[in-house]
Amino acid sequence: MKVAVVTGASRGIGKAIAEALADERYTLALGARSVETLREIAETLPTDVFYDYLDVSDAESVVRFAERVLDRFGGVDLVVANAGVGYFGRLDEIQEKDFEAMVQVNLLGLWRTVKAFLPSLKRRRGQVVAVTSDVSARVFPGGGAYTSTKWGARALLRVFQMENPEVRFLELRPGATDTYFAGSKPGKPREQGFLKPEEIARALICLLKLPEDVRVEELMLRSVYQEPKF
Ligand code: NJP
Repeated sequence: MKVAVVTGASRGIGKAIAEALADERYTLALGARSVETLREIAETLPTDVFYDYLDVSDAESVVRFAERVLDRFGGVDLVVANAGVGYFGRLDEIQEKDFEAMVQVNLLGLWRTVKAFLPSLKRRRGQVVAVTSDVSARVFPGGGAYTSTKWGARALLRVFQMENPEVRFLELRPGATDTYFAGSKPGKPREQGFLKPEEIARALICLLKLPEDVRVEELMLRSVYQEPKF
């Protein structure tokens, strides 16, 4: 039974990935700040689930979460670093606190999460999946602060990969997805260009079934209704 950690598992893409992994009989460790929601999700899953409070913008919270997960399961095979936030606005208008929150969650939060589980992942020759974005390698007006944290996350992952060849690092780059992201609400029509989080989870499950000596380094997926910008 493989053990998978999912951060930001309380809704959206993280929740869909947790559900898909549970269907594949992974044992799960779920983290987010909304612990009550995690409890409700855990009750619906057909597998052994540990859940706990996790704020990836707080270094101590990440260390504590990792300690509890490792105490409970003895090690992990897969870490899905998915927690992320988005605030948008021109660079001369975006609030410093919003930019800082994105650096804390999208960039430092990813670094802290991977770092906390890295020794165990190395021992088990495990995998990291970091959910970045289709904009981790392009830019657009109004997205300067968000994209810079996702470009940074992409750079972090690549260096983690070079420094730790025992672990496989996958950058998962979703396009627009029908979640609560950036103050949105699920339920948008497909024709508006949004993927469903379950579709991202399905794609990930396919990749996880490849042989262990295959390293998929990047997956970008978007709705056919989203303009293909590069
Ligand atoms: O967003 P949403 P998505 N510590 O808001 C958690 C990327 N992405 O599923 O803590 C720990 O529905 C939060 O939990 P809670 C995006 O950048 C998206 O769309 O309880 N967890 C919740 O579970 C992000 O990296 C789109 O509030 C924290 C989850 O994160 C990933 O996809 C497009 C946290 C967010 O759920 C998942 O986002 C794209 C913290 N400090 C990339 N702060 C898109 N949706 O269009 C938040 O290119 N969370």
